[in-house]
Amino acid sequence: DDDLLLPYANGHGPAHSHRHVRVCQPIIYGNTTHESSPPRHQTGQPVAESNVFVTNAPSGWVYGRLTVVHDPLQTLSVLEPGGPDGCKNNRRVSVEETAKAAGCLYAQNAGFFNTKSGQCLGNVVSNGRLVQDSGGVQNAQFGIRRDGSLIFGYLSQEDVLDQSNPFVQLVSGVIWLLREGEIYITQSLEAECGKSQETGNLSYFVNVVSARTAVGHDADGNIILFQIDGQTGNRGMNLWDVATFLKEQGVVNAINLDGGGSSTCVINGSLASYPSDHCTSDNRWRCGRDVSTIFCVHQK
Ligand code: NDG
Repeated sequence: DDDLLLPYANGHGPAHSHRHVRVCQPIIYGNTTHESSPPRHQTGQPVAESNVFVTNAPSGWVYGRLTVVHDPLQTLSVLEPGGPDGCKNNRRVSVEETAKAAGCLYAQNAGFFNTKSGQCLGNVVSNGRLVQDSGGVQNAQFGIRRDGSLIFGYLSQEDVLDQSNPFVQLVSGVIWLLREGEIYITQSLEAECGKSQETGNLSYFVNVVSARTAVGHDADGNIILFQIDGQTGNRGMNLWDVATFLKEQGVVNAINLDGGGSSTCVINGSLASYPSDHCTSDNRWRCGRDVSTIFCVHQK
């Protein structure tokens, strides 16, 4: 199946076979198209630690938040918009509302969506339920398998549907920012599908400053959630800035998630970021956007 190009997945771009991914990547990675960090059960620690930072990024000062999740298998979930069946119903719901209903201690937006139809894009596994399988769409993925291993990178449809150690959480991003501690953006630009996002073409999307959301892991097996404020074209970080920042924080693998007006963080049900979208009800204020899937950090 050397050059097998699978049919368009989910109406948002060509999906490639495993083999196709391998031919485009540097030989040092061998045949693997994703990285797996082994399960590490951490006991006696708080569920998460969330800290704000202010950093002088190349295009100006940026405010953001870094959240360390110690036992992601037990305390980190991907939730559909508004709860179960939100994707099937093409729902778009604010992070505040989805997080409040689920009692999340900490939440941030996650997967991309079609801004016209509301359709959730990519793979979604939420608390052990396969919500949708993109058919192998070629974008950066983050998932947690049943044994607690953390997966970052490109997944074939067979990987997604594997039943020996199935995914319990899975979400699709756009651009694999860090692979084994090194910036992986140039390779991502070659490999990934630009149709999963709507902020220009893939190269503009990577290079424009904006609000951003990302997920990674450190060398101890903690999940690192990242959210910064910004405004597309004016404030924030481009994806090189994000990858550099995460690398400096000791992040090993990381993928970029939905950003721009979707970039939102919520703590105990209250908005804790400064979103770039103006409120539709009153243009003076900024409002969290109605988005697709979210990450929810919760008690065990
Ligand atoms: C945000 C994204 C855009 C995406 C949309 C819906 C950025 C900079 O949300 O790409 O299509 O998911 O991440 N913008 O506007």
